[in-house]
Amino acid sequence: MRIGLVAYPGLGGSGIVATELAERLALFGHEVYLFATERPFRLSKESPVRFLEVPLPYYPVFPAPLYTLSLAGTLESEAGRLKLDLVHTHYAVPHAAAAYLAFEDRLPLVHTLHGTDVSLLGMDPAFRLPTARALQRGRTTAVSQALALQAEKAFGVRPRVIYNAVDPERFRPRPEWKRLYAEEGEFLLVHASNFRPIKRVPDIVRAFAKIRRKVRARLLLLGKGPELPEARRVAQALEVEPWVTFHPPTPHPEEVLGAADLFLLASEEESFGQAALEALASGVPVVATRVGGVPELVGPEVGRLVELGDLEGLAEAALDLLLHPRLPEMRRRARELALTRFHPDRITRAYLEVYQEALESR
Ligand code: GMT
Repeated sequence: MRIGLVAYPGLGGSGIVATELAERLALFGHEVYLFATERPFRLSKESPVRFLEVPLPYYPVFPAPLYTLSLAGTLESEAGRLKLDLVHTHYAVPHAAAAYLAFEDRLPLVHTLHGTDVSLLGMDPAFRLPTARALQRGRTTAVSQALALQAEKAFGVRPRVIYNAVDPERFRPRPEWKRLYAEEGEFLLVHASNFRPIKRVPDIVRAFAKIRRKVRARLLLLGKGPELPEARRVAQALEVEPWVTFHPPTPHPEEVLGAADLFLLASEEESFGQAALEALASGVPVVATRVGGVPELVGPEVGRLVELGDLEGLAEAALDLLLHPRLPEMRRRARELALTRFHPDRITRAYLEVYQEALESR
């Protein structure tokens, strides 16, 4: 098949999911094109996937660059030139509407919903109706049951649930690397995100201060974003700054995750939690807030769930796991989960089934 994927190129999980799916589809022998405004963060130089830039032309007459229109125009002209069989968009706003504008019913369209495209932007009256119309005319998938339910209410569609995948070759335990990030005898706790307010990174620092009162530990915060200064301020105020490492975003988060003892996630909303899955694949148990699709991923055999904002509970759960005699068993189960339920081959086949249905229904 000749497949065009559309994604946001930045540090967000939806762009990562789209990039990794594109690479796996190419590995399966398909011809894959990735449309984005810049080269996606995780798309390697050697990748067989071809990156196609969506330009953002600026004309002073417009109040802002017209991304939606530019994407629609680029998709339409490139799909003809490349003879694409199908277009698959990731993150519905505005990608679903742009693809619909480009093709209406002339090409099979598949749309994957990721999170705030439903819960936040999907609720905005400015976006909801055109997005719903586009989604209803194509095939829709969602990255968790929780998100699929939300999408049904917001857009009147019944998405098929296809969980995100993780590459177990890349994300694997790397305990020997721990000495790069922590002192001898310290537990290494890791959080990775785009530091948006929704991720509640300062809460992680607050919970860490409680953990640090009981055991020798270090917190590594991987990523960057608007809440970085606040997280730093809280670390200073709680006098744990010497044990908090701020690590800039890296195209190789596997090197850090594989070295961790525990992964922390305190988000107020999370349709899936890609970083938590990457931690599990790395053999790292997860303590996370019980929100959105996280419980579909983090069961009691691989971690603990706590209520949103319960920092005492977060700290207690983390201590419980770190000091638990079954920790090695949990690490093994976490890895096993990633190797089975979330293996990229399995997930890619699920998408291929949806593609096939979309092609056959024409
Ligand atoms: O909706 C967002 O916050 C952005 C989006 C992204 O592009 O990173 O994140 C969502 O998609 C990820 C990949 O499917 C999921 O792992 C995240 O849980 C989800 N974020 C939210 O639901 C807040």
